[in-house]
Amino acid sequence: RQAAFRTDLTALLEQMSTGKESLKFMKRRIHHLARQWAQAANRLAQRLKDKWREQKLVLVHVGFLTEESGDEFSPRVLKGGPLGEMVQWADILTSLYVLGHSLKVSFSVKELQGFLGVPPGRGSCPLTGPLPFDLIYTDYLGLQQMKQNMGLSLKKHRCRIRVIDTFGTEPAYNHEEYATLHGFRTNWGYWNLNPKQYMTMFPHTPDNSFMGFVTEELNETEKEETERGKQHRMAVAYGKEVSMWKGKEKFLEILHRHMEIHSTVYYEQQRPQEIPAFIKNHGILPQLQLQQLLRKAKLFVGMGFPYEGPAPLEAIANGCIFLQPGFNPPHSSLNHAFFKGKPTSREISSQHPYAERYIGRPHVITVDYNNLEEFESAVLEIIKVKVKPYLPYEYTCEGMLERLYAYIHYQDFCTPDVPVAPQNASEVPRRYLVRLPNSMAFGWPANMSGPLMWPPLSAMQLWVSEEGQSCTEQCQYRNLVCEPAFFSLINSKDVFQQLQIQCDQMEVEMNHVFPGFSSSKKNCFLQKEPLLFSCAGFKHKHQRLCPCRDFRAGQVALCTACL
Ligand code: U2F
Repeated sequence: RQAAFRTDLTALLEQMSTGKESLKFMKRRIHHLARQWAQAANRLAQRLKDKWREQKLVLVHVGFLTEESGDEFSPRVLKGGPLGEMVQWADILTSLYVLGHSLKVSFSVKELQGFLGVPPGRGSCPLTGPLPFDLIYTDYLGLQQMKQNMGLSLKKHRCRIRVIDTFGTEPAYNHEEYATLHGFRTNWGYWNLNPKQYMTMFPHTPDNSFMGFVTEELNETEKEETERGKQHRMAVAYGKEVSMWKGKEKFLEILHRHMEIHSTVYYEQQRPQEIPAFIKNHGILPQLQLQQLLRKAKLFVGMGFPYEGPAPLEAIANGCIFLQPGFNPPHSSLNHAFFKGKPTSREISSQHPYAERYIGRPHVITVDYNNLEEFESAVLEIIKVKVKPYLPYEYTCEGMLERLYAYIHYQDFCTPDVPVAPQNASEVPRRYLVRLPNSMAFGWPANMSGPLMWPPLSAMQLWVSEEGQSCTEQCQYRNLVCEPAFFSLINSKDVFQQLQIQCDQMEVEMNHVFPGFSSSKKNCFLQKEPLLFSCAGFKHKHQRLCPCRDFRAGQVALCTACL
C-alpha cells in the first residue's frame, strides 16, 4: 500500500489516551504544533510528488514510560525533571503518523504483548507466528522488555528494530564480544545491532542515525514582532531543577549587574538558597508560555547542565543568544558521572556541542565561565548585538519529515551487506576507484551508484586520517561527514595499494579502528567484523582509511544525492 501524508492529527492523539503527566505533555505538544506539521507535510508532499512510498506497519514501544521499567519520568514532568525525551518521542510519533504509516503505540508491556500477539503471562515464550510489523521503534528499556517477551525470535527480527538512544552508541560498545574483551562493556550497549539502528537526539557519532526532534519555527510576522519586542537587558537562565543552580552565584551576580534574570525553576514553597533573590522565577511553564518568555528575552544563559537539551534551540529560534560554558578538559564517560556507563567515548566540549559547532556566533557564544572577565564581556556584547531568530532546517518539521522519510525508504538492515575484507582481488569493486590528482581522495563517478547502495556511492570520498585521529574528525576537517555504509567498500588490499600505502604485512582483525595502518611499522590492517566499522574509533599511532560523504546544507544526515 502507498503511504499518504496526513495533516489531521486527531486519530493519533486518540491513540495516546492515559492519565500520565508525560503523555499529557506529549499530547499538548502534538496538538500545539499540529499546524506546523500540516504545512510541512504539504511542502514535502509537493517535493516528493512522483515518489512511491510504501506504507509500513510500525510499532512504537516507549520503554522508559512503562510502569514495568519504573517510569521515573512521568512523576517529574511538572517538577523540573527531564522533558527532552518526551519532546523527541512526541515528534517521532507525529512524524511517523504524518508520513502516513500505519501506527501502533504502546506505553506498557501489556500493550506490547497485545500488539506482538504474545499471550500475557507467557513470560519469555518466543513469539510464534510472523512479526506483524515492518519496523519497531523503541528504546533500550523497551528492547529489554521485548527480549523478555519475544525470546529467541527477537534475534530473527532485530533488523527491523530502531533504538531511540539520546546520546548514541558507538560500535565498540555495541559488539558484545568485543566490548566484553576490550573494556567497552556498559549497562546499555552490546546488542550487536547495526550501529545505524541507534537513533540519536543530535547528530553525535555518524555511526548512528540522527533522528532529532523539532522546534517551533516563527513565521515572518512573528519574527518581525519578536525583533521589535526584544528587551535587550532581559535574560532567561537555563535550569529547571534546583540542583542545576548549585555553585553558580558568581557569574549570575555579574550577569545581574547588566540584565534582569528570569527563570523557570521548580521548587516547593520556600525559595532554596541556590536561587538568588534577584532571580525572577516563573516556575515550570507550559512550553507555549516558555516560548513567549524567550521571545522577549535577549539572552538564554546555560549553567553547564543539562547537557544537549532542546531548550537552547527553542531559545535561538525565538531570537535569543545562547551563552554557554565551554568545558576544558571536555566532559565524557571517563570523567563525568552523568556520562559514566553510557555506551560512548564522545567528548563534550561545551554544554551544547551542537549549538557550538553547527550554529555558533552570533547565535551561540561559548566561553570559559571560570574566567569572569570573559563572561562579562560576552554579556556586554550580547546586549549590543542584534540577531534574528534562527532555526537549522534539520530541526524544522519539514526537515525531520524529510530525514525520517529517507531513513524509512532507504535504510535496510535486513538484506545482507557487501562482503567484507575480500581476500580475492576480483571481489573488490575496483572499477569504482578513480584517483583524483594531488590528493589522497578518491572520487566515485555519479553513474556508478547502484539502486541498492544508500547513500549512493557518488557521495563518497575516501580520506586518510592523521595518526590518532578518528574518521569522524578527519571527515569533519574536510568539511564532510563520515559515512559508515561505505566502510565495506574500502576494506580491501587494493585500496591500500591504490593509495600507495606501504604494507609489509597485511592482517585481518577485529578492531574498531580498522581498516587502517601504522606507518612507522608498515603494518596494514583490514576489518574482520562489519559491526565494528566505526567512524568514532581512534588509536594512538594508527592512521585510518575514512569513507566520507558530502551533506545537504542544514541536513547533515543526508548527502546531496540522497533523496
Ligand atoms: C535534556 O533534557 P531536559 O528536559 O533537561 O532539556 P531542556 O533543554 O531543559 O528542556 C526540555 C524541554 O522542556 C521544556 C522546553 C524543552 O522543550 O520547552 N520546558 C518547559 O516546557 N517548561 C519549562 O519551564 C522549561 C522547559 C535532554 F533533552 C535529555 O535528553 C537529557 O537526558 C537531559 C540531561 O542531559 O537533558
